[in-house]
Amino acid sequence: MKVSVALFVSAVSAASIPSVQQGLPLDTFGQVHSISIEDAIAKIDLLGTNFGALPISTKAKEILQDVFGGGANDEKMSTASVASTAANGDCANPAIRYEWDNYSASDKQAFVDAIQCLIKKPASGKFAPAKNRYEDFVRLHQSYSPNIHSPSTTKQTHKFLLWHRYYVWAFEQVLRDECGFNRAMPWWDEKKWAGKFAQATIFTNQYFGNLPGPNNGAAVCINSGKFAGLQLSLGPGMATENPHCLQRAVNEQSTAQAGIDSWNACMSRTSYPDFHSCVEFTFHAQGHNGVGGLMADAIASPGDPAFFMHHLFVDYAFRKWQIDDVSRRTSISGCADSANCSPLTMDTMVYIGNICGSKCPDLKVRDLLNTLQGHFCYRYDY
Ligand SMILES: [Cu+2]
Repeated sequence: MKVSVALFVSAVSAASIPSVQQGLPLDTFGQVHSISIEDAIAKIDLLGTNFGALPISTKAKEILQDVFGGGANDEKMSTASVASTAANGDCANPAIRYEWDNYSASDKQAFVDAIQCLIKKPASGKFAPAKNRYEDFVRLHQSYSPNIHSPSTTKQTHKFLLWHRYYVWAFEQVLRDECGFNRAMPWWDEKKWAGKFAQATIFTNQYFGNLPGPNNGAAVCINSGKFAGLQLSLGPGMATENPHCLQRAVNEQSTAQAGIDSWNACMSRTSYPDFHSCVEFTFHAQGHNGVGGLMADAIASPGDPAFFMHHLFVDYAFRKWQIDDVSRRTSISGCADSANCSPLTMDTMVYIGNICGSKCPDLKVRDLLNTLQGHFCYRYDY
């Protein structure tokens, strides 16, 4: 006797957002706080240190010779060196985040497919009024925004790098656990596209869609790529229940500021708060402003999936800087909050709203500082 098996598919689907085909005026999005690298070098005295006066740091591999011995770069370690690295307390089998152009075609496809899958999943309900699981992340960022970004160069919180490190990691876990993404995320080497983001290999029909310039002072709805026609309900700013399209407005003058000069200026900074300020206000800000539209919005920018590529670059920069000196992975300083500058310590809590369930407890700085120890086990391909 044959038994017919009925497959019951859950009828739950993501709440729909009314379709909007018009981009919003550019000034709707505000500006991510930023200073140009020229300003930084010429006159901005972030935390009392002039960018231009700083010595250039010793190259990572030279220092690694002392830290790990034998000149081994821990970002490129061979299988043979894993055991000795593990003896340092590092995890033995880290996930490797490859640069986009070194990531295979099937990895790229799996990555954008998994993001698409999140967009189609219902919201968890814990981040109301998010309309889908992807918007849960937008809502988390939106509601935590005041505590995780510096309002100005004189009022800073140095949680920005740590919080966003945890945030993109949490995104990766949710892609894995809820959308079957069984690999590590890529990262995006933004500095090689400075001044020409619109030509970058992430902004294509197959992947993140194109990067148009503004049209009559407004951003432009994205109708190409995996996220063509994407509609969002959160943002700009703190707005909710505000249907709008995924929109961009490239500004290559801004993207030109996200290049090697900013990179070198930041990498030459020796204290965590100085490095942090440099990153937040130079290439981090200019990458946001450069993509434009939703990405230029400091609060709701995760609505553009390109946000994650940008912040993977920021985390790569943080990790790269940390390789230069072991103390950068074992100590912290700066301000925990921008209002009173209570000190940021190894025991300061970093809150993530349980976005990936039991994998996302609120954690202390000490658990988030090293990508190969504590809560994490990942590294970059170089
Ligand atoms: Cu942010």
